[in-house]
Amino acid sequence: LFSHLPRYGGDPILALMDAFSRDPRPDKVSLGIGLYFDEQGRLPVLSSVRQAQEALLRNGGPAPYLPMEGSASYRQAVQELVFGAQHPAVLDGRIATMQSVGGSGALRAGADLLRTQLGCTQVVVPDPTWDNHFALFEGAGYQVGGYPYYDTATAGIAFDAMRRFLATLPARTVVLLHASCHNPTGMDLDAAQWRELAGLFAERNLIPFVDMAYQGFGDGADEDAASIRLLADAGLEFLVANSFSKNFSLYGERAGGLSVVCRDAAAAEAVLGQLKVTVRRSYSTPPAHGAALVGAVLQSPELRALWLQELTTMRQRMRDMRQALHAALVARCGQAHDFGYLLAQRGMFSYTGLSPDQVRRLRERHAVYLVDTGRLCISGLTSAAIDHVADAIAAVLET
Ligand code: PLP
Ligand code: TYF
Repeated sequence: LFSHLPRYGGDPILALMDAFSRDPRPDKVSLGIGLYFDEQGRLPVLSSVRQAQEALLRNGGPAPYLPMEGSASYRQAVQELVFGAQHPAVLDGRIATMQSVGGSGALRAGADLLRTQLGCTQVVVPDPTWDNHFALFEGAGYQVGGYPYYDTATAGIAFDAMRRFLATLPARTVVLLHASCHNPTGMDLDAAQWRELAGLFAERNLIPFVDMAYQGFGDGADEDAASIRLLADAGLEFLVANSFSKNFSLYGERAGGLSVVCRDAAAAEAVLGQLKVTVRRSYSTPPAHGAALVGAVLQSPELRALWLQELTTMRQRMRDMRQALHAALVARCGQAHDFGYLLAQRGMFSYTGLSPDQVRRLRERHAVYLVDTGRLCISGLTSAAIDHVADAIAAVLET
């Protein structure tokens, strides 16, 4: 029955992580997969999350099914974190928010909703973007196209080309946007550009779908959601997928949310109903544990304050690593190369402009692992590794 099935090639980023763990060299450095590591190179367990976990264990109860749309208190906490507790759209009940299986599950549920309820079949994603965007939307039956985003020549955003391209799209095309900390380039749109896009989306009847996987890793939890709040202020109807994998260091718990901003509360209620249909058709009800942890942290004033502090520590560490790597490269290469991109880019990733061949030499000769596109995961750096990584990059740039 199954022997003719084609072999699955896997995900190149996950394959890189496997290759790294098999590499016996002691000075190896993993700058491939997008995970947040601490200064000791470990995945952190946040104190805020640990305290929520301990309280949960002390009160340990049974594990009933959650409702299809997830825990009500968690959904409210998600909405307030993403939009701000005082946002008129929140206060008016115009947002349908459901608990999702990570950010990925939110993207898929949103894609399913738009496909089944509005007949959408076309989505455009930034060029470049997270590879799974293709898989998730294709899996939901979409044709996935790219829009101009990153300009290799200037290491900046190709905003004019982006705007011109988006203006040619048919009404009801879904436009996938990264809220902040763009994966893989680290280059974000500024407020004026978001404002301009908001006008374009309204005029052309496009459907924005904002993906926020790194809230708090750029400039702060509120600051990184500013793009989303701006679209809501502009009166648009749109979707937001948010993930707690990175900012709570809860990757395997699969905690996220899907929010759909609607014209009024009645529309939001109808949307929530159809989201339940989507969930019922695929996994019935979401996993409880990760959402219980995130919900407990966000709802307790003390734990929330502690989490925000821990988020600041993570963000600051990534900035420190950007500056340290920048200084180390300038010290080695002088003005021969421009490393300013390290400081201009935001969040976990830097797009180095290194070629696939240079990336291969980094890996083979120096045990420094980057993604083939030249994406470098800043949070894989530690103070102890900076010199080795800078030596390695300087060496491959020279030859
Ligand atoms: N969106 C982007 C841009 C990402 O980089 C990721 C990373 O994993 C996700 C979504 C998915 O998040 P999750 O692991 O919560 O599914
Ligand atoms: O881009 C990254 O590295 C992260 C993590 O199939 C990731 O978003 C990578 C690949 C994948 C799932 C998550």
